[in-house]
Formats: sequence, structure tokens, C-alpha cells
Amino acid sequence: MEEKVLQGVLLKAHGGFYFVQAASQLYTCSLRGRLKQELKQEPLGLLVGDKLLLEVLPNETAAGVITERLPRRNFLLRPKIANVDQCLVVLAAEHPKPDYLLLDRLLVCLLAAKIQPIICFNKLDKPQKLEKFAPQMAVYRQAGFVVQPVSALQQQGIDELKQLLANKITVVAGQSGVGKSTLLNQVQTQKLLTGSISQKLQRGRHTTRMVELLPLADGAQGWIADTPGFSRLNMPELITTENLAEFWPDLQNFGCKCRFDGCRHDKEPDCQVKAAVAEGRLDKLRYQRYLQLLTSLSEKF
Ligand SMILES: Nc1nc2c(ncn2[C@@H]2O[C@H](COP(=O)(O)OP(=O)(O)OP(=O)(O)O)[C@@H](O)[C@H]2O)c(=O)[nH]1
Ligand SMILES: [Mg+2]
Ligand SMILES: [Zn+2]
Repeated sequence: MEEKVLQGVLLKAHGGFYFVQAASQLYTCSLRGRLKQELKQEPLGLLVGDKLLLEVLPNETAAGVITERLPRRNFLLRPKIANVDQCLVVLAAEHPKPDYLLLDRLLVCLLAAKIQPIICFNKLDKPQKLEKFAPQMAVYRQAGFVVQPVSALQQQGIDELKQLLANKITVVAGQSGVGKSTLLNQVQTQKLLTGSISQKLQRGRHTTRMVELLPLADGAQGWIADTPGFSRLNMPELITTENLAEFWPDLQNFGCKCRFDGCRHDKEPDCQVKAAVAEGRLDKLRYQRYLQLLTSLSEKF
């Protein structure tokens, strides 16, 4: 009898089993011996998000054998996920207040890794809150980023968010307490721990939390992974003082007209970026954060 071969995505690995979604069904899989040997040569092995081929076992409805891993588009090490399309960067209107330096640093890292960022402002529970943050959202929209205002509490902006997540593998990032898990509970079906309970449990645990891709709700194609909050992020090695501006789309627009090739838009004369800031065509605070990151990069050496 001919084996049925399907293409699927690894959602989680646990206790020697691999849980693979293929054709909107979840298969519990083992590894074909030959693939297992091949993977032993690699430090990472299979990652959540890996696209795989599996043979469905005859007479069993939801069991299979993974025979092959398909090529990876990219991968992240923290959290360990392959084939990441985009990152939902969550900020809160308050508790905690937005940390724009952290946001800008994250955006640089994501663009350098060719992962599409989505900036999500949460806890905009009242119209006044939305008004208060409209100028900040406009700054990032003008820079070319996708910005989605939401209130997880009031369930506002959730349908728009769902549309942005469809058909993609998304990871979530943002400081602790911004509402990542609360938001995720509205776009996928599994119940995640939120608030202080989640923080207490995480502190008490010795093992690193297992990464898992969660299928989106309402039968939508696409997956999303929650991550515990973080407040620090190191810049990857490939970002230098010379190329930082390349990952800063709003500076980039003006920067190509500077007098010097390779202008860092810092102390150089005839810098079009500085001119744009002086004339209010470019947000001053974001430019100042660019200078701050430029300084921190130059201090690394
Ligand atoms: N007012 C308001 N509170 C919210 C909203 N979304 C989440 N919260 C609250 O914010 C707190 C933190 O939410 P979590 O979803 O646990 O935050 P998290 O980002 O997952 O935090 P970590 O898991 O620690 O990284 C909880 O008490 C939520 O109820 C919102 O839209 N408005
Ligand atoms: Mg959480
Ligand atoms: Zn310049």
C-alpha cells in the first residue's frame, strides 16, 4: 500500500514525540531513523516552526513518521523558532509605560533579521488613550511600520489584529506586563496564563519554558508563539555604527542625500537627516534614540 505523505509544521516537541500540523490536523509523530541520525550532527536539531514531510501511519488516524525537514527560511535562538515571518511587538499605554528605546532597538534587530515587525499598542481602553498615543503611532506609521492599536480588555482592534496574523508564523515580543498573553488568548484557542500568576509560576521554574506554536482561532491558517517578557535585548553582531541607519527606514529616506557617503548622521556637515530633524520633517525623539544606539554600538569596541 502506498504511504500517504503530507507536508506539515512542527508545533511542539515533548517527551520524544513531535506534534505536527498538516492539512489542518494535528499528528503525533516520531522520527525516521535516518533523519534522526542526520539531526544528531546538528547542534539545534528540529525546531518548532520547521516545515516537514511526514508519512501518515496506516490504520492510525493521527500518527505519523517524520521523514524529511524542508529548508529553513530563517531561525531565532531566543525563543528557538524556525521560519518566523513576523514579530508582534507589544507596548502598553501604561503599566508598564512604553519604552521607545527598547522598541527601536527591537525594530533594528528584526529588520536586520528580515522579520517583519508589527507594532501593537495595547491597553488603549478609552478614546482619550487612543488620542494620547496617536502622535507616537503616526511617527512609526510614517516610518513605514504597520501599527495596530488594540485594547485586549475592551476587545478592540482584535479583528484587525487577526487579519495581520493570518497565514503567518508570528512570535510575540514586549516587556513583562504589556498584555502579550492576554492578547494571545483572543486570537488563538489555547488558554495561556496571564498577570501575576504567570509571573510567579515562571519565576519558580528551573527549566526554560517550552516554545510552542499555537494555531490561530476560527480555523484561520497561521501560528503564533507567546514568549515571557524581556527588558533587554542585545544587538546582533551584524549591526554596526556603519550600517545602523540602514535598519532605520525613516532616516534612510533622507540619508541618501547626505554630502558624505557613509554619513552616520551624527556630527557630519551637510547631513540631510539632521536638516530634516531641524525642520520637523523627522521625529526628533526617534532621531535622538538613533544617536543613543549609535553611541552604544561605538562603545562596544
Ligand atoms: N487595562 C488593561 N489591562 C490589560 C489589557 N491587556 C492586559 N491587561 C492586564 O495586564 C496585565 C498583564 O497581562 P499579561 O497578558 O499577563 O502580560 P504579558 O505581557 O503576557 O506579561 P509576561 O507574561 O510577564 O511577559 C494583566 O493584569 C492583564 O489583565 C488591556 O487591554 N487593558
Ligand atoms: Mg505572558
Ligand atoms: Zn547624514
